[in-house]
Amino acid sequence: MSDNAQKLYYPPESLAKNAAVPGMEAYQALVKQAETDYEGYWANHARNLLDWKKPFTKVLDESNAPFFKWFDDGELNVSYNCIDRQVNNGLGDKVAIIFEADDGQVTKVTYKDLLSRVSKMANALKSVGVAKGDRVVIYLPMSIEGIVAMQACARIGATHSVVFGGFSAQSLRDRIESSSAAALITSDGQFRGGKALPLKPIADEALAMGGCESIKKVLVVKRTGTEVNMTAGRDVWLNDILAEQPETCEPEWVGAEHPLFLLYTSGSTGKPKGVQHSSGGYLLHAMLTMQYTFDIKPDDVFWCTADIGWVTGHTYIAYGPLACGATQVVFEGVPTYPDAGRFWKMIQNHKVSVFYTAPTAIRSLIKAADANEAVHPDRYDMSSLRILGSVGEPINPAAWEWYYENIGGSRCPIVDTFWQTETGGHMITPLPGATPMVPGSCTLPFPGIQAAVVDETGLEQPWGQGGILVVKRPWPSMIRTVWGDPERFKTSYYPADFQGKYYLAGDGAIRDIDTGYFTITGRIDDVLNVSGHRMGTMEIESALVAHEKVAEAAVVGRPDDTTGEAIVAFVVLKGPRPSEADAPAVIKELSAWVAKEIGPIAKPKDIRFGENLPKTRSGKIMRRLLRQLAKGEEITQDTSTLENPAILDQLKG
Ligand code: 6R9
Repeated sequence: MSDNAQKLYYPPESLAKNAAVPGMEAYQALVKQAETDYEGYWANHARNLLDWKKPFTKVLDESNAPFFKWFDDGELNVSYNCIDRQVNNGLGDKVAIIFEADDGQVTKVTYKDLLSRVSKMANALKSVGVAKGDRVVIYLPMSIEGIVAMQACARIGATHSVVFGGFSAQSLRDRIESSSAAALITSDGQFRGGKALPLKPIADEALAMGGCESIKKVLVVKRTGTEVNMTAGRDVWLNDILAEQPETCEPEWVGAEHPLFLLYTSGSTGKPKGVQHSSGGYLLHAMLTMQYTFDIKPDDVFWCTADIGWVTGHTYIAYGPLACGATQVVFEGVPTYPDAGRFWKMIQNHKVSVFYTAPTAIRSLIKAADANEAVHPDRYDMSSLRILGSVGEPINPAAWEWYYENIGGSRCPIVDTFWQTETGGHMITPLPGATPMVPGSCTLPFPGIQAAVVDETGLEQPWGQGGILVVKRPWPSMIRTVWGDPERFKTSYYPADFQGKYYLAGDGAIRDIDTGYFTITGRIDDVLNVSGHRMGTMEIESALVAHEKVAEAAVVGRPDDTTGEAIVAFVVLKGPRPSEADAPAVIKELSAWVAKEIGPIAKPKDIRFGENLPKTRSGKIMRRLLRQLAKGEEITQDTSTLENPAILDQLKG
């Protein structure tokens, strides 16, 4: 053991005994199985976990690498696997969804109800001309309808593309154009924190921008009751057409590789990428991770607090829990309304047993609990909890320990799940009945996932030495391509640096010298992680320079206690640098502009003005310097190559 060996937290024996993976020997046995017969390992799971209309005979097809195919000649339907088979197996009356609205109202949906709601929605989509292979953009709040809409697309073989309800008209327009979607499903508005916020008006604005001509129908859910414009011939109230639909809808059987969904995510360059996922391989990993990582059992009440606009809300709300026949909580609101005890109260009220949230939420709730004893978790009965999860960004050890002690009562393992939009499901994570945990480490690869840390040439690094995180073999739930841009898929994820052999995650990692545990050290590209949301610095820069007053902009991240990273923008205006008195108004204007161009999540926390940006004599922006300035660090490095060292003072902030 090295001197800095960390304290290990062990899974409680009672949990380990009955867990799907009951201990490290069981984990190692699975890893071994996958190593000795990689295809056999995945094929077995695929046969055991999924219901196939037509069984597959091929497992992995690598003939057109890196465009890998899994279970290609098999046929299935994802919605059938999530809903019909539960009903067929006697779970019709089991509660699938406990929906809690922003105002606290609770609605329960059984699997039988869900089947009829999804079938009606599927029929409604067909009635307005949506067919297998079409794309459908879903711009909805957290709602039963959101999940039903996703499932309905899957049922008829349409490919959904969910756009987070916090995104702007511009972002929505870009995603509609890129996917050339046939229909848009939205709502009049959404409730968040006691306020009714608009959605349909934003959708109208997006559709009016041009580039959205592919959209033939807009289906509108009534949620807030706010009055909205309805364009005749194009816009339809969903409630009206749902009422006319038959309650059954034969699932459309599709090939395993049929695209289940696109989800746009930020990269280091250009516009967001449409990550394309498959049907069979994706659902397999959604289910397997529900079983191994969350140890989901028939009596569990699962709650993932993500939004369906992100991948976590796809895999661990819309698909994984349903495919396992679980009962899950779905929450419309925000963790701080009516007060910061909301999550704990909901855990108590719904007897949640598996709780999955993001470090940024935990950190802000720690602050709130410290400030106000009335919302401290010790005021609530959370004895129903048995497993906790974390996702979206690294969890700092202090937040991990607070989560462990105050929420989990020092008895619930925390699964710190590392994964990405592109990976479809968990990649590196503790298993709750097996893996001894270390706060801040996502520990070991999920059985069957061959993760490694390499140098720039692809050479595996010794433990204790940091490097680049890669995955050495294709896995069933991986991204299939970037929608409409296969070349970008190749260069982003299978770069020539590794001879196209390894999947490049885009994160740095280091393995512990004693345990081999992985710790993610952060993105190695120009992607920021703000409150667990991925943002490309380029995207924010493009938004800023699109403003009429801005000549140039550079965006960097700086560590932030609550949001993980915060956005700092360095801006050069076309006119003179604003005086101290004028700056606040310009900052406000630019912030509002970014919110409008991308969405409020992309607003810079700090905007600073200079007459120029620090550049080398060849004109390159020195981002490393900007990162130091953003953090408020003294510039110690040699700035003699700078063309204009004086402007550093202006940008100090
Ligand atoms: C699921 C999701 C992916 C990026 C990823 C990494 C960061 C996610 C993490 C984590 C450390 C964890 N990330 N989980 N970093 N520990 N447990 O978040 O997908 O939105 O695509 O973000 O998030 O940097 O590359 P996505």
